[in-house]
Amino acid sequence: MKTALVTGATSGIGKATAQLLAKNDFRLIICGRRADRLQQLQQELSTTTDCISLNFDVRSVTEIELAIQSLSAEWQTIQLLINNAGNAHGLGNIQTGSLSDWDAMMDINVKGLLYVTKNVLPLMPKNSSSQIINIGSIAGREVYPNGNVYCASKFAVDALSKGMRLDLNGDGIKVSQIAPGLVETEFSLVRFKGDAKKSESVYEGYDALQAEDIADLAVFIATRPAHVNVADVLILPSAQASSTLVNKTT
Ligand code: NDP
Ligand code: 8X3
Repeated sequence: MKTALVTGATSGIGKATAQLLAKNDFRLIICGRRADRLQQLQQELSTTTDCISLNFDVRSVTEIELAIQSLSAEWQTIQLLINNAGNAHGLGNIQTGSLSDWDAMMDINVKGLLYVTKNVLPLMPKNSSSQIINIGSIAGREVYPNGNVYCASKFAVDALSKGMRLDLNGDGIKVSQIAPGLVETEFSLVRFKGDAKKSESVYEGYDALQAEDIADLAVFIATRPAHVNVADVLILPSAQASSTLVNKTT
């Protein structure tokens, strides 16, 4: 049975992906900062598969190192890494952007992904269809007004996915990127700092993607035969044509 480590498993895409992987014969290492949610999900998934949780902030190299070092021998082989943890913090122009929001996005979405990858890679068997799936975004394909730093962080994920695919080619480790459009999760609640009204309005007037739609795709990618790498997928709600064009009925 393969072991998957999923970051950002306490909510949204990461949680739905962990839930679906559990039903598809993966053992799970679920990660996040909110310990109560991790514990709850671990309990739920343990009814289906072996599951442990690691509680760390992806911004902290020390926390990641300690968490990975804490794995018992039976958990020290990881075939699938899903780099999902991330968020947007704020939506505003570059003239008035907040330094702490910028730091959060670059530190979590870019450096966090790198730190986790660096620590997990030594545990990934070479030449045996191990795989890394990075969650990018349509924001990493097209910049939209006021998206500036979030878009930059996701353009970085796009570049890193391509770079990792080149560098890990000789090790036989597959690298894929999923780049979703609008997915109804806690994403906008975080972006708008808890403003539920603003957050809900992002998903009104059309059928947004759900976390389970991305989980479906992630599990499809993770369960292809060894010789197949679904390298890069842009996935959008049917109503969305670009970062800025969504066919809303209301
Ligand atoms: P959610 O806010 O629902 O989930 C974000 C997850 O990331 C949570 O589990 C959170 O866990 C984790 N996370 C955030 N910051 C940290 C941190 N510093 N350390 C560790 N974990 C962290 O949003 P989504 O599920 O939508 O987002 C998941 C990924 O999908 C992100 O990379 C996002 O950029 C990307 N994405 C989302 C889209 C959308 O429209 N929703 C579209 C395209 C891409 P905790 O707070 O417990 O640490
Ligand atoms: C999340 C999608 O369009 O809000 O990455 O940036 S978007």
